[in-house]
Amino acid sequence: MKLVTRPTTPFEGQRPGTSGLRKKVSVFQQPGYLDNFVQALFDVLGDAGGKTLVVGGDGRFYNRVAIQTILRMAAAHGYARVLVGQGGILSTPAMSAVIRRRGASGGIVLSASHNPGGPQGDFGIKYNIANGGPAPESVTEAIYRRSREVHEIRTVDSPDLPLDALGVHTLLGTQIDIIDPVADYCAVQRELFDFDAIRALFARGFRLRLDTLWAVGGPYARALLEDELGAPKGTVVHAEPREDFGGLHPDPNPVNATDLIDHMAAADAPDMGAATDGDADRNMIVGRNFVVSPSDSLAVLAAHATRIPGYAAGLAGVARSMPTSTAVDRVAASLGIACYETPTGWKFFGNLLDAGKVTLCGEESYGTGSNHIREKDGLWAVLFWLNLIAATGKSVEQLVRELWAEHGRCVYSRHDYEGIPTERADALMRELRAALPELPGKRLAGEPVAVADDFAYTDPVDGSVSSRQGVRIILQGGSRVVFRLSGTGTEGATLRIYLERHEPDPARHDLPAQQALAPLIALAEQVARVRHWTGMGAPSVMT
Ligand code: VG1
Ligand code: CO
Repeated sequence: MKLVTRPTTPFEGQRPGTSGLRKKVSVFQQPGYLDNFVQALFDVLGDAGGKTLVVGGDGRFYNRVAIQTILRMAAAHGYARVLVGQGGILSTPAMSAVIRRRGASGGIVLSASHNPGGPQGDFGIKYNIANGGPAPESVTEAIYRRSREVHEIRTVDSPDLPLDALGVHTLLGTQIDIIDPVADYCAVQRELFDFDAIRALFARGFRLRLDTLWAVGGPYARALLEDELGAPKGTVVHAEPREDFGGLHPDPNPVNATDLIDHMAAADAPDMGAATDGDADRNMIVGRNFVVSPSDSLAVLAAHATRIPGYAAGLAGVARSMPTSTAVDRVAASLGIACYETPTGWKFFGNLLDAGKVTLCGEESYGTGSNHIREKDGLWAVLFWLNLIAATGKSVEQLVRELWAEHGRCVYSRHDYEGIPTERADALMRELRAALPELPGKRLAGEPVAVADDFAYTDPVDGSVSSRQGVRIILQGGSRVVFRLSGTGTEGATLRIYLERHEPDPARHDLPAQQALAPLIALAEQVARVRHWTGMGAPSVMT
C-alpha cells in the first residue's frame, strides 16, 4: 500500500448548488471527475492530521464506487480516522448526528437526495462541517475555485475495503471504522420524544403508513417505529434501499408518492401517512384523505412544540426559507418569538441554530428540522407528529384545521417548469428582474404591488451577504408570487414559481388551492411571460 500522485486536469462546472454538486451518474463516471472534486475539497480543508471524517450516502447507484475512492484519498491526506456507515449507508440526518456525537471535523454525503437514481439517474456529493450541517457558501465557493486549479490527485494504491461488515481497518496510517449507520441517529431521537406515549399510541391500534420510497429512510424507520416503538410490521413500506429506488422518484410529494396518497384516500385508510426522500431528510405528512402542506406542517409543530419533551422549555425562535409560506410567522408572532427568513437551502439555517437564535426551521420543499442536528430530518418530523397526536388525542386533519381556524389559512402552491433550456430560463429571469423597478404601486391581481425585489439575505450571525435569491412580488394584502431557478437539477433549468395567499375566512378554507390562487397564477404569467419563455402550457409539477 503506498501513496500515489496522479496528474489530472480540471473539469468545468463543479460548482455546488443548493445542496452540493449534483450531476448525471454518467458525468460522475468520467475518469477523475469525482477525484478532482474531492481533491479540491481536501485542498480547501487543509491539514487533516488528527481529524475524523465521516463518509456515507443514500445507497444509490455509484455510492460504493465513490466511497472507495474517497477512503483512499482521505488516507492519502492523513486523516486520523474515517467513520463509514455499514454498506456505505448514512442518511443525511444520520450523517449530521454522527458528526456531532463523535466530534468529527466533517463528513462527506454521497446523495442527490430527491433526484432520481440508477445508472441513468443522478449522483451527488456534499460536504458537511463540524457542526453537522451543510458547508456554508464561503466553503462551497472555495471548493469550486479550487476545482478549476486541481492538477494532481493524491491517493493510495490499495484494494477496495469491505464495507458490509462492522469492523476496523487501516489504510496507510488512517483508521477506518465501519459503523452502525442507525445507532447514533436513534439515540438523538430518543432524547427528544416521548417514546412511551408513541408506543402506547400504537398499542391502542393507531395505524401509520410510512413510505420510504425504496430509499435510505427504510432502515432507520424500521429500527425506530417497528422494532422500538411497536408499530406493526409492514408499517414502513418500500423499506429496503435500492440503487435505483425501484424506479420511483424519491421525492415525497403528492405527485410522486401516489401509492401513499391512494392508500390514504381509501375507505380503510390508516390514521396517518408519511413519506421520506432519497436521503431521508424530507418528509410529507398526510392525514386521512388530507394532504398537509409542508409550510403548514412547520407551523403546527411550532404551535405545539412545548407538548414534546425535547422542546418543553419553549422555542428560542423559528426560521423558514423565503418562499415557504408565512404560516409559521403567524404562529411565531402569537408565541412572541422571532421568525427569520432565509434563502432556500438548509445551509442558511446553520448559523441561526448554532447561535441559539432558532429552535425549529423548515422549507416549503417538504423539509423540517430543529436544533437537534444541522440537517432537515424526515423521520424526526414523523415522530414529532406521532408524539403530538399521542399527546393531544387529535388527528392530523384536526391539528391543521385548528391552525387555520386560529391564524387563517396560507393557501400555497409551487409550480415547477422542468427541463427548460438554460438560456431561456435565464432570459425569463433577466426580463423579470429588469421589470421590477416599474412594479411597486402598480395594480396586479386587483391589488397594488407593495414590494417587487430580488431577495437578498444578510446573515445576522456572521454578516455574510447572499444576493439574487429569488424574485418576489408582494401585494399590499400580503399575497406573494416568488420566482427562482432550482439549484439541484441536472438537466437544463427548472423554474419554480411559489404562490401564497392568506385566507382568513373559514368558509373558504376548503377551496381547492389552484382555484384560490388563480389570480396569482395569472399575475405570474403577466409579469414573467412564463408560457413564452418555457414553451410550456402548464407546469410539469404542481405541489
Ligand atoms: C430544492 C428545494 C430546497 C432544498 C433543496 C435540497 O432546492 O427547493 O428547499 O433545500 O432542494 O433538498 P432547489 O434549488 O432545487 O429549489 V434535498 O432533500 O434535495 O437535499
Ligand atoms: Co433530501
